[in-house]
Parts: sequence; C-alpha cells; structure tokens
Amino acid sequence: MWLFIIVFVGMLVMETIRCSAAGEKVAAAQAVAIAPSVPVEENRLVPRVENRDGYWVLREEFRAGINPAEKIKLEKDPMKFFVEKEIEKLAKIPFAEIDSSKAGKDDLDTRLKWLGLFHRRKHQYGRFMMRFKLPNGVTNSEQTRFLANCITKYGKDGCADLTTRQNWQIRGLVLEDVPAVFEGLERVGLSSLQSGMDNVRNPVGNPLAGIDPDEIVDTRPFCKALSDYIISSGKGNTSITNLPRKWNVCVVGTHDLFEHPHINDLAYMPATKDGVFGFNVLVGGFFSPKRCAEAVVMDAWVSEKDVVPLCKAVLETFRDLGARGNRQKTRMMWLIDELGIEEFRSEVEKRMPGGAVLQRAGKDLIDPNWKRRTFYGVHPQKQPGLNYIGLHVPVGRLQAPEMLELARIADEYGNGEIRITVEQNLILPNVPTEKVSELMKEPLLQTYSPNPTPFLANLVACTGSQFCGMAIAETKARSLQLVKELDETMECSRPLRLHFTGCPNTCAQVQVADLGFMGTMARDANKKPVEGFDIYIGGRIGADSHLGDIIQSGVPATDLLPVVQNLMIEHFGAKRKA
Ligand code: SRM
Ligand code: SF4
Repeated sequence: MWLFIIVFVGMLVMETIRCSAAGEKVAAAQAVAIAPSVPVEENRLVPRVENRDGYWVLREEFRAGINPAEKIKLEKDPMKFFVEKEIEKLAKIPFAEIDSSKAGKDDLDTRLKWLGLFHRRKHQYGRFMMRFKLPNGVTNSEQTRFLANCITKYGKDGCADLTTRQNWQIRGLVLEDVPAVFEGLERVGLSSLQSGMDNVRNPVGNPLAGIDPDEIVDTRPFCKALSDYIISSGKGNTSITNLPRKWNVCVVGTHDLFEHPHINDLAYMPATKDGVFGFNVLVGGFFSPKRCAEAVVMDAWVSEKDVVPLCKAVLETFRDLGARGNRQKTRMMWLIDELGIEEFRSEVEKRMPGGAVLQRAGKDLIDPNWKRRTFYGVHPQKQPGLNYIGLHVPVGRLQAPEMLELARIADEYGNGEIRITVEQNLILPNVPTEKVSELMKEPLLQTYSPNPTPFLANLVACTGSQFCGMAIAETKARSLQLVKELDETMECSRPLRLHFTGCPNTCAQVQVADLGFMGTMARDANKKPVEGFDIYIGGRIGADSHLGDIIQSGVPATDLLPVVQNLMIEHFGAKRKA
C-alpha cells in the first residue's frame, strides 16, 4: 500500500514538473520513463566499461549477447586510426587489398566512421562521405572554400550536403587523399572526428545565435564548449567514443525552438533559477526504426558553467550503464526506461563535480505562445545596420562551383560567416543594409533563393538511395519534382513542412513534419514491388511539439501527387489552383 502511495505521489510530482516545461507538452506522453519497469538491483549500476590504456573497453563479464558493432569495437578501438595515426598507414594500402579481409572491411565500413568517414560501398564503391563537427551550424567562407576544393577534383563523384544537424557533409573522397584532407581541416579549424556510429553528433543551437533580436541566449559559446569537450578540441576524446549508440545534444536559444529539443538525447532549455541564468534539462529524445520518443524532463538545472560537466555526466552514465545487446534497444532512452528517471538522475548526479545537481527551475524561459519565424529573405539583426539573409538550398545539395560562389558572396557582402539550419538551408549574417540590394542581384540567389516557392520552402530530404546504402527509396530528386508539381497545382494559406526520408531511420525526421514521407517497398496496380512511401501526418515542432503518425502506408512513388494533393485539401485546407 505504502509503495503504491509513494509511486502515485511520485508520479503526481513528475506530472507537475512536466507541466511546467515549455508549452506543457514536451514530456506528456512519457509516463513510460517515470518509473523503472522492474526494481533496479545494485549490480545493475556497476559500470560495464573500464579504461585500458586510454581506451574504454567493455568488461569481460558484460560481453554475453552483445551486438556486432560492439564486437567490432572490441576487436580494435576505432579511435586508434586517429590517435595513433594508423589512418596514414591505411591510406597507403591499395583499397582492394584492405577490402579483401573481414578486418579490413570492418575498418572501411565501420571503424572509419569514428573519423567521420563513411564508405559508400553500395552506391559509390571505394568512395567516402565525410561528415564534420560544426557547432551551432556556424561555418565560414574559408571552410566552405576548402571543402569545395576538396571535392572539385572528384568531378561528378563529388558534391556536398547540408544536413539535418546544421552540418556539412562532402562526398567522393578516396582513402589515399584522407591524410591530406585531415591536415587541411585542421588548418581551417574543422574536424570530422567522432561524427558517426557510437558517438556524439554535431551539437545543434539557434542558427540565429548572437544576431537574433529576440534570442534568449547566444547558444554559440555553449555549442562550441560542448564540441570542444566532445572531440577534445580536435585531438579526439576517447573517454566518450565507446558509447552504446549514437547520441544527440542541442542548446536552445530561441522561443522558436529551431533546435528541436524534444528529439535530442540531451537538450538544454534556458531557465533562470534564483536569479541566475542557466538551463533546465530534457533527456532521451530520439528516433529509430522501432521506436521514436520525445525527450522527458530530468529534474535538473545547471548554471552556464555546468553545461559541459552535465553533458559529461550524462554521457558517462550512458557509456557506463547503457545496454549493448539488441542494437534497436540501445539508445539512451532505453536506459532511462530501465532505471527510471529518478535513478538515471541519481547516476548522473554521482558523476557531476561535487556529486550533486540542482533541481530544475520551476519554469523555463520559452514563450509557449511564440509564433515560429521564417528565416527567408532579409531580416534586421540585433546589431544596428546589419542584416541576415535566409537562403533556400533545394534539398540541401551543393556542388563545388556554387560553394565557391557562396564563399565569395559571404566575404564580399558580409564578414565571411555562413550559418546552416537543421532544415538544410543557409543564413548569411552581418550584411550591412547598404549592401543588401546589390547582394539580392547576385546570380547565385537565383539558385539559392531568399524567397522560395511555398511548398519548396519547407522541404527537407535525406540523402536517400543516390548515396545511402540503407535507403529503400530515392528522396532528393523525387521530392523536388513533387513539390514543383505541388507548387504548380496547389495553394495553401499556411506554410507546409514536407520531409522525405529514404528509410525508417528517419534522418529527415518525418515525424516532425506536417506531411512526412518514409521510404518503403510498395506494390503498384499490377502488384509488382516498387519504391513507395509511408505517409506521416501531424508532426509539430515548437512549444506544442508532437510526433506525427502514419496516415497512409505503402503509396507507390509514382502515385504520390494525387494522394498528397488530397491530404493537403482534407487536412490543411489547401485548394487546387484555378
Ligand atoms: Fe542519420 C544513419 C544520414 C541525421 C537517424 N544517417 C545514417 C547514415 C550514416 C547511414 C549510412 O551509413 O549510410 C546516413 C548517411 C547517408 C549519407 O551518405 O549521407 C545518415 N543522418 C544523415 C543525414 C546526412 C541526413 C541528411 O540528409 O541531413 C543527417 C546527418 C546529421 C549530422 O550532421 O550528423 C542525419 N540521422 C539523422 C537524424 C536527425 C537528427 O539528428 O535530428 C536522425 C534521427 C534522430 C536520432 O538519431 O535520434 C538520424 N541515421 C539515423 C539512424 C537511426 C538511429 C537509431 O537510433 O536507430 C541511422 C542508422 C543507425 O544509426 O544505425 C542513421
Ligand atoms: Fe539513409 Fe535512411 Fe538516413 Fe535517409 S533516412 S539518409 S536513407 S539512413
């Protein structure tokens, strides 16, 4: 009876805490994470990894039933390629020779992802995509020029993408060029370290940080500090490179919640406690093929100086205690479920300097009634006389000549700075008012429009089957064609966010879209298997965040236009153009 009362009161307290979060919504559906499914035994809290010569290794007694990725890590720590410069030796060996053994294949296809190198075995054999750390999505003309020059030599095999985590990716790289590319990256202040597999992804912040007249806090220093910790300022941080799974972090700086806090493993929500500025904490948001979960409230508040220590404590909790069996059940939320949010918090607390973390501030600083803004076009900055210009990059794809032009424009009209948004678009900041009209005449703005057509404007598309070996469907070209047809035939009184993702990994986050399209196999009228999409509806971002659900499954790609037109009319009040 007492146990029942304690659990019930605990749930009421948690509910109150949750209701004080942004828009009261963030964790409403997360009852699952409040209490552990079974009581946590003491030996469950024994760390499963130990430090051996600087690398964190899974202890022998926890190796039963581990997944294949764990075995690959045990056979050889992937960070050795960077820390011990083994990449330089590997790059000198003929590719076919490396690829002739199981160990070599594991190096190429898996271990090199710790260095941000993704072998595109299925669609671009022998070539690599390279992904970076670009804290807060802030880049500049020098970096853009360098990346453009890297891919120029690969001709039609090279291109670049803006990603859904405010980041650059470049394509076409061959292994022998990698050591030189690493040297160049260091010169321009970029790093590709720890950007794939069981690592922390790019820390996301407000793309308007520091220039936004309405911002709550400039997120750039926090994202930079997090990134510096995560990759040890480019040297590699082996204390967090053997996580049970990938892990995402963001720092919120605006009422618009451009940073998507509800779908990050750790999100910092600005909040003042006893007159001191800091952050409330959300944990556990993630997407995966088998389960998608919104972040839940952890009863914690940190001051600005404790942003990095808290991230470290959460990561070490996940590293030490996270499950390493079925890979579909290894994201951090599974650990939170298993321990219960209270026990999880107490494990985090143990790993904080001083062994304590303060309780959350009653209310965070997000205005739940805020209307999300658009970036496109010209907007005054908080700095008088300066403007930022939002530019649309169709499905985030760029070629080298366009990148060089972009770099030139950033230098000529701004201060060389370029920002990337999680919608795969660009922002050019710091353009003096007197230069705006000249900038608007630049031919590049015909391609990267400051005023894109309505349905194109909010289109997001993942890499899809052009390069991604996991894809079931082509995304970028197909979605561009579809929105072109939608723009020609339909009109809607409000902007619609359309997201296309090539498989259930949902890198293009279909669950947050008004209409999301997830690649799947479908059957055409003759029952022949064809590429198709499951259609999601009703995803919301911002203070009333909500994950969308499937409304129609297995729609053949060729049938999409009429189906989408009808959904738009039925659910969003769209009309056919005369
Ligand atoms: Fe992703 C794996 C591309 C954001 C969930 N993702 C992949 C791989 C690496 C698969 C592969 O090896 O081919 C894709 C590389 C394709 C390529 O050649 O570009 C890939 N993911 C992307 C990007 C480039 C999509 C884009 O076009 O923008 C995004 C890169 C972001 C970055 O800069 O780091 C990208 N991926 C995401 C997101 C969105 C986000 O973080 O907000 C998600 C869902 C959110 C999440 O993870 O909680 C996402 N990607 C996945 C998953 C499923 C993870 C899971 O827990 O099951 C995989 C597969 C995996 O990890 O096993 C995956
Ligand atoms: Fe590849 Fe699937 Fe991610 Fe698209 S959603 S990039 S197809 S893994």
